Amino acid sequence: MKLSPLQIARYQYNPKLPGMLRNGIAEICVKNGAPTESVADQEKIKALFPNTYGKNEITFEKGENTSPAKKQIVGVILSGGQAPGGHNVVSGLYDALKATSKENELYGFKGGPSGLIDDDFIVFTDEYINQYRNTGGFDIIGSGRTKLETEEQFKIVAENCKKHGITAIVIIGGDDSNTNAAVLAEYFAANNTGVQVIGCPKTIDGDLKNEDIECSFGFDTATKTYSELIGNIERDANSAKKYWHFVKVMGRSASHVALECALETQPNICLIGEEVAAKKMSLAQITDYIADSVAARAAKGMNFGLAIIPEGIVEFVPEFSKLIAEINELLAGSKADAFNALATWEEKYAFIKNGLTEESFKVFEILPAGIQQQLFLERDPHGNVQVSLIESEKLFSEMVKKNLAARKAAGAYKGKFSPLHHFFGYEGRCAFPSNFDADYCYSLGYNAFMLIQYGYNGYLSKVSNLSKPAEEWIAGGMPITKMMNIERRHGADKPVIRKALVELDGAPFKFFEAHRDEWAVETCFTFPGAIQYFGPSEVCDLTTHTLALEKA
Ligand code: FBP
Repeated sequence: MKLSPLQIARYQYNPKLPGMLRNGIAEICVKNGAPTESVADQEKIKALFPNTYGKNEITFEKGENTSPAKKQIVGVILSGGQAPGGHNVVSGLYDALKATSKENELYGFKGGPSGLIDDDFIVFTDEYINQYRNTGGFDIIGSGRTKLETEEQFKIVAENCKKHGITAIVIIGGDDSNTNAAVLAEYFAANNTGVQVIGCPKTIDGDLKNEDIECSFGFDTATKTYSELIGNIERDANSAKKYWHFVKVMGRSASHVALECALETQPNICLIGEEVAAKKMSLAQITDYIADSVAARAAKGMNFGLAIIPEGIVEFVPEFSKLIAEINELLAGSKADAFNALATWEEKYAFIKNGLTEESFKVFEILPAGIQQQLFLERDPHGNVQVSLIESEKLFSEMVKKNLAARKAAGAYKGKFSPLHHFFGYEGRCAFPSNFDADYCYSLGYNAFMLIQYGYNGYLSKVSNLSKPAEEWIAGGMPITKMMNIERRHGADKPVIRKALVELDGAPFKFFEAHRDEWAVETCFTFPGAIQYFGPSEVCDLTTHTLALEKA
């Protein structure tokens, strides 16, 4: 592999650990905190997790390391979508494990959770790990989306662990993967396997956070990468003064990514799914809202602008989710074959009109033709519409175009509207981690090993106080069950980690809300530029606006 100069330079970067973990392995001791309760449904969660529920939160501090001497063979997996910093979690884990004893070993199970079932692994060496330090991506061992959730899978994993003498597994994943980590930990405890499970909070979406977990890793780098690109486009728009850019950004459900990018770049428009749902906004209302900004700017001679659209937006529009549910029903099972057998789009259109309620057909009717057809083309393996593939940036720009044409006909708008479309998602998931993510991830991995060494099971590696310099970060752990509640999933009550959506009374949204009217009409763009890896701390170690506002 040919190495870029930046990659060579990043190998030399020494990630910063929290102050309390900097004194060497021999001087890390545990400070016990209070016993925990789950965020809701305490009795039910307690009954489901009799062996791992209610344990104490802990923090590490400087003091004599009293953990028992024991050879550790640890397995690690990366689960779900890529997020910058994953390689540093693995290298932090490896370094703490080897610093404790050269005899310890780290197994990397390949391709995500399925690697644990298929027993497909590599044993890490210094040479192998060193190629991945401070780099983006998950290619060190790969990732996957297989869910580890059945008793049968757990049994196979337990057998594989026994075969290799594995003492602990570290699961690096999002809310679903960490939910499964808690269930696996409980299974291991109930069956006296002696294997521990530790989770690490990952996802660029930023929706795995709560009063304990201040942010998931990868959010910082991904949003900085998108914001750099958005800022560049804003500057281009402000130079050429002829295009309106519609930028969709990743974030499957929550709009944290869109909101953070808006705080960093001050675009004219940013839709927030959670607000759309709370206000029960219709497609027509959202379109009107964007068209108002286009028209107001045109009246000032500015026929250009930028709108950020979160990936998950359409599911938050009540009338659109109803339409999707009806389409899923309309094409369920063999009904899809009858639909696909129809020769022309006209025939298909008549079939759709017949099958939808009048209310949903009205919504369907106003959609641009391309989106209408997309709704019937893209199906997931269960036959459902793949909402994340809907080109919502095009949906809204085309609806705005129609809306402006009507305004023009009524003499209420005289501008020119030339939209361009972008989708930023994969561009940010494997970027070189920012210094923040490089430090945070290394600390999460290092800390995960300390939790293993002290015998904890069913805990999440927790590093907090993140808006302060790394020296002041606090390392510790908390039982995953603390973050759980019962939710209805696929027709059954399930214990899950609650997904964190954008809070409309939270400081990041409030800040955005207080400024967006001005941003909609004036040109207030800010240009964050590229992530800086070397240079002054005030430029290189910046956290996200979201974190800064939440902790202010
Ligand atoms: P995770 O929740 O697993 O971290 O993944 C998040 C995400 O990046 C979403 O933003 C996006 O919708 C999705 O993954 C894309 O998934 P895939 O990689 O399977 O295309």
